[in-house]
Amino acid sequence: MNKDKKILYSGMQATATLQLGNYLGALKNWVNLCDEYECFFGIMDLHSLTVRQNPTEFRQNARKLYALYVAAGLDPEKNCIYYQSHVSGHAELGWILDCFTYMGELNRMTQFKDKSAKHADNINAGLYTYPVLMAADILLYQADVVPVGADQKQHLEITRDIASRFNNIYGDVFTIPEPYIGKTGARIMSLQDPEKKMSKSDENINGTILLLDDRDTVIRKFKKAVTDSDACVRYGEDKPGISNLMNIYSTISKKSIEEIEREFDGKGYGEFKLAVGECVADELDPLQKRYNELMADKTYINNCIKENDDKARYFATKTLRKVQKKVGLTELIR
Ligand code: ATP
Ligand code: LTN
Repeated sequence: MNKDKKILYSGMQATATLQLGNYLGALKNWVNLCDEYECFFGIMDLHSLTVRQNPTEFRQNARKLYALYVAAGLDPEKNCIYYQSHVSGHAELGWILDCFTYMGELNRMTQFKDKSAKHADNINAGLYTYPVLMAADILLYQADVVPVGADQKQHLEITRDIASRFNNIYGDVFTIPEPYIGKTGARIMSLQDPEKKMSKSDENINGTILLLDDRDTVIRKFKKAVTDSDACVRYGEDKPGISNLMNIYSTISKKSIEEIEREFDGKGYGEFKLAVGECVADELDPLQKRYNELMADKTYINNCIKENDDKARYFATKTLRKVQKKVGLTELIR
């Protein structure tokens, strides 16, 4: 542990294979921030239980997510990449923080409203207290910064509120975390409905680019992307489809929006869509190769999981013991 470095914490639910929005809004930023921070990345499997899971597929998805993190460029020998469910402190701190969170605050969470509309037959208490478990994840590691996509901003705000409330009563126990939301890529929209965020659970598969889609599929989906009839590659609120494609292209190629407008001045949408598709496919190609290698080498990932679980447990327990003492729970007698 490098004491001079600030702490970064983030994670994703272990539900299904990742989509381009997860990558550009979160994962790619994590990779870029790794050298600057001491990093913890969780496979958020407890959060995934808020939606009913098939146990066998769920276990495989968690493993695939671990391999995708590593394939995308997170080094498990330098960063602590671990399973949330392997560190019991998350659930324990989650319970304590539940007692410091108001129902009024949780009622305002837009993700809860969206997810309960989507899963109307299973509006469980876990879905409701989801943001408190997320606060526990972040606060356990005393994180300074939490890189996420724009849709998670509200969850970061409630985390900060819970932490400040606790600190006001018990002194400086928790670091108050800052969200890190990238300038581009923070909100990638569906290729079929640019008013809606790209999501892995979208029914229309043509709207979502999966990180494991092959080159032809990626290019085909971009060719089919919904645009407008103006035929001019220009960024603007009146052109959500083209603006979304420009945003994707800009995030990967690092070209500014103005440069892209110049590059495609006088050229048609067909040429532009093909360029975006190729640029995304080129970006995903090395990631997919590495992913396949990692999935074939069970021992390497198993060793990484074991070591990093231990490391995460060590840091989490330190904060948890402090919190237990502060609230007056009786210490263990040894
Ligand atoms: P679901 O389909 O279940 O809602 P999701 O695909 O939206 O899932 P999450 O697991 O909720 O993905 O999010 C993981 C991370 O990816 C979060 O940091 C989130 O902000 C980011 N993210 C998800 N979708 C997008 C998107 N379309 N654009 C930018 N960032 C995104
Ligand atoms: N809710 C997050 C996943 C998540 C998370 C976290 C992200 C759970 N705990 C802690 C950052 C920090 C999502 O991406 N849907």
